[in-house]
Amino acid sequence: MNNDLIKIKSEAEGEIRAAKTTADLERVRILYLGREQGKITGILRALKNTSAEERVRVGSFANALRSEVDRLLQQRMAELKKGTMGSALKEEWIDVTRPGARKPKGTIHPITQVRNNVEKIFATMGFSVVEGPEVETEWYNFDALNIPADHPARDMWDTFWLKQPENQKSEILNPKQTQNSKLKTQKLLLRTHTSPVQVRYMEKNNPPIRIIAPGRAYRYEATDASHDFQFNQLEGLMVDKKITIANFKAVMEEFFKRFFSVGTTIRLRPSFFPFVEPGFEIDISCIVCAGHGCSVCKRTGWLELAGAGMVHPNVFKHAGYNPKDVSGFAFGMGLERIAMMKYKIPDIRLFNSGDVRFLKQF
Ligand code: FA5
Repeated sequence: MNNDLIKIKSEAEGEIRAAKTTADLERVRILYLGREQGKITGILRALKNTSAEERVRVGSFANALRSEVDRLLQQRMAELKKGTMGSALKEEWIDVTRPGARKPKGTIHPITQVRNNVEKIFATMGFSVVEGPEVETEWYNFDALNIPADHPARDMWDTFWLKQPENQKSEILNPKQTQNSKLKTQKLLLRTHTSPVQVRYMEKNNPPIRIIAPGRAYRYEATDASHDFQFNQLEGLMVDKKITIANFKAVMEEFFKRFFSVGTTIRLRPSFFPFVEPGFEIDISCIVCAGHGCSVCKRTGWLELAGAGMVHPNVFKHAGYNPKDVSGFAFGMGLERIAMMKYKIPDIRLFNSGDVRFLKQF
């Protein structure tokens, strides 16, 4: 009987070690410890037919063997479970070389694209890009541009005035103005056009000047298909000894030819801006409706793209130049307007609508 037990022990140990899956192991458990036909269970059951002495001797060995086999089964089960986890990992492994899920990609806003394009064209004509503040003083936005407080032209630019705490007012004095004017403090506003940059730049630089100044402008006015309360302008300024309207026309024609790259008709209309003399409005035949009339061009067939003119002597004076020594032209162009023409956009309000269906097209 003892020999049988020793043989069973080594068989069980071998089979437990050889079990590759938990199902294999369960079969081994049933083979040795199963209630009905387990080999060790069978030996223990058979003890009742043996002598008391034999029962004690074999019984203790068989019981020890049962415990040992049980322990080995549990140990192997733990090993197999660990292994199963390993294989689960194998099944669910991550392929780090697999291309990721495609994330929707943003595009550059059409106005930024237009601005970049415009800057490139003017750069090839020798213009540099400068910037000015969007929160501007009354002086630079109006007075320095020959628009004094009581001048009716101020009505042309409905203005977002900014509230200023009393204790900050003294910080925005304009040295030139405080010397000459009764006004001791400067009211702040959101600039209504980019023209203040002309004076700011001329104060710090001497001619010859060839600059463009793109940026936002704000007007406190109702919106429609071609007007927004916040829009982008591109200021242009060229100053030297003998700059004429012919230079202005040549620069503008070259710009529009390159920007639209299709044949466009441009017209210069006499107009009034206090900071130029003479002044013009630059219109383009409406590309959206081919000049037939639509909501963008207010049924006129023409869309106003820019104001322009020859820099007024008073502006030169305010910037510290002698108007007898220099001459120059300036213009202020609506970037949304030229974008609308180029891409046939029927409503200016789409630019700031945040509508992805619109933005995706650029
Ligand atoms: C001015 O703002 C002048 N500073 C332009 C100028 C510069 C004249 C230098 C002479 C010399 P105006 O208000 O016309 O002018 O605006 C210029 C351009 O800005 C317009 O032709 C138009 O293209 C654009 N613009 C004006 N108002 C709006 C608006 N509410 N929404 C969108 N674009 C506008």
